[in-house]
Amino acid sequence: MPGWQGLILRVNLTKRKWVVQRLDPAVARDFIGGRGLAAKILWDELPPGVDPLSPHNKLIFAAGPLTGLPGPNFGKLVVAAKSPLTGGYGDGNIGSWAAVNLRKAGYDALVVEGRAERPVYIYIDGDKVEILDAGEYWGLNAWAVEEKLQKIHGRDAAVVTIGPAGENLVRFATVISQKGRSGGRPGMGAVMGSKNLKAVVVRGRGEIPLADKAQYQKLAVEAVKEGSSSPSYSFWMRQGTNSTVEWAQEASVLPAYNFTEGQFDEFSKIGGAMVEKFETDLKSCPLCFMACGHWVPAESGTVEVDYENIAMLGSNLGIGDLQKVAELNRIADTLGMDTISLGNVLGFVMEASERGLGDRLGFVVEWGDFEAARQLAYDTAYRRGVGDLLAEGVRRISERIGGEDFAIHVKGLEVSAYDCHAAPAMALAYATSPIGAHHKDAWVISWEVKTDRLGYTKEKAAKVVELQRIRGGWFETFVGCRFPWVEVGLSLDWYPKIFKAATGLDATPDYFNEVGDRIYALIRAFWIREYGWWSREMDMPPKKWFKQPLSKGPLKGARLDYDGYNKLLDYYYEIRGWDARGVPTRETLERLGLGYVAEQLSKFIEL
Ligand code: PTT
Repeated sequence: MPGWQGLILRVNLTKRKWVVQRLDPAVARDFIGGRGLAAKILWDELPPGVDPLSPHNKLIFAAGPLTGLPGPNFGKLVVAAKSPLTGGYGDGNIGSWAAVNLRKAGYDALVVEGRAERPVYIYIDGDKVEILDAGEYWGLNAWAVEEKLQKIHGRDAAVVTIGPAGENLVRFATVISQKGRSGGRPGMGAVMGSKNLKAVVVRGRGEIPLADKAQYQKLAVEAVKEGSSSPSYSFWMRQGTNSTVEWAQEASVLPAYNFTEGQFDEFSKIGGAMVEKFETDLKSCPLCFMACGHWVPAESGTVEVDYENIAMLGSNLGIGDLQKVAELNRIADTLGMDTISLGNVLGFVMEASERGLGDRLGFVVEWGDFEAARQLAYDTAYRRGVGDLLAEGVRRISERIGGEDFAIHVKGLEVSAYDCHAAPAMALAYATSPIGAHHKDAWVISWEVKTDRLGYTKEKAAKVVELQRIRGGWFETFVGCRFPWVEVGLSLDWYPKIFKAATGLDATPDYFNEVGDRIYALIRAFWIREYGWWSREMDMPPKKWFKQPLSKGPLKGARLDYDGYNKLLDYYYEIRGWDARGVPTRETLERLGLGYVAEQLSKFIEL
């Protein structure tokens, strides 16, 4: 099976045993790898309704057949599990040398099961696997642990780790690598912490088998050449994702004051131009030709900033100072928490304070109060005082103290940094994302702002599905970074050709799209099984975008319309072959080769 290594490493921390299992070629064909493989394992192996923080959950690091190969940015790894934040399927995509090394060690995936009695880390060096004591690292921040482990195992040993937030089971704790990469927004770091697993260290020196090595190398070199000679390449290299601040301001989609507005008066103090001015360093994921890691000074050192981080910890909190925003980002990175969820949590408590709910929180914090935000960020990571509540995420906080009308999440995952008062298709993208409100599967907004912006058309629903197929299907399964395509316009045509040279399989766009549809239906089935019920209310965007119009800017007065949105949702379900509740029909499941899923699902919901 060229392309794939054909092996999955399973480490059981309870039994302190590991086994190597063959990857079934039929599974590789139908699910490819990455998210597809992770979703299949979770569906097949998790006991329904399992507590995500129990030893029965599985933490999966899944590569795809392109992961680890030189070419247009294949240094990425999916990290997945049942989410402790949402109770549904959760994953993230982290850029790390661990992705490359895992594949070179001979595996397509690592599945971590059980729970260690004491803190441990997993050390993998080819076919040598050890479970080692991590007692002395527990409690250390993510950056410090990586440095220490590389001192012991060498700089060519790649490390993914958690910080104190993961240890303390903060529901939006992430997995951290290489100081600037954070993956697994829906609490993958907490799942790792629940297993008493501080880190995975992986060294790999083998080859990744290719169907046609010469052809692969030729295509990889040509694709990188095309990408790096794109007209947008040099601006991208100067500002990366950070220029989105200025773009979002212009388009009135920059989240401000807990997604109350789409513009922020002080946007220029935290935008791409400011990042460019103060940049101290530029770093990338492995094997990447378009580094996106722009480092800037924070109060306690330097840190990588990205658009999402800046918007969520800056404009969304009313903080218009890059160095302060960077400091909040640095706290999140070192302690191992997702910046998007943290920005939502802090925005929620600022709004709750403004609305007079401070007595229920036990404190009041004003918009733009950096000192308070910093303290609350630490308290959250360590679950100190009110931080114990904040660590639960926006949905649970609002259930506890009220404020559901301004709790900005979908299915429990906090919304990433695009305000949707005036962006119905983007609202649909958030609401139907397979992990909860994240932009990764369909960043439709850049297209939507150029169309009939406030319209609720079938074309918009179709565009969301199209993007979900490509971003959530193609890139999350062969596992590579989507930025070459999204940001510098590398043609999608390269990927089937590259895939064929790697695997020998004739992969048409239709093949990738069908795999994407299969995975979407499977993940939706997983959510339904874990919740034990389903309704279209689960696919609704946050209430605020319907109820509270924008109060300023060129789109003043704009808000989502309930009937219009429901129409959009109906179109979406129709295209996907799901019923009016958002449940894949039996015919759809069978058409996608998921008859066995239909059988099990019908025990939980009428099909
Ligand atoms: C990703 C999410 C994003 S998406 C950002 S910025 W972005 C935030 N980054 C965080 C961070 O940093 N520190 C932190 N403590 N929390 C953070 N949370 C947020 O996490 C790097 C890039 C980016 S930067 C994006 S869009 C693209 N994402 C891809 C994806 O999802 N799939 C894919 N096939 N290719 C992608 N390429 C791009 O990769 P999650 P990363 Mg990723 C400091 O992790 O869980 O998916 O959430 O992580 O390796 O850093 O991605 O403007």
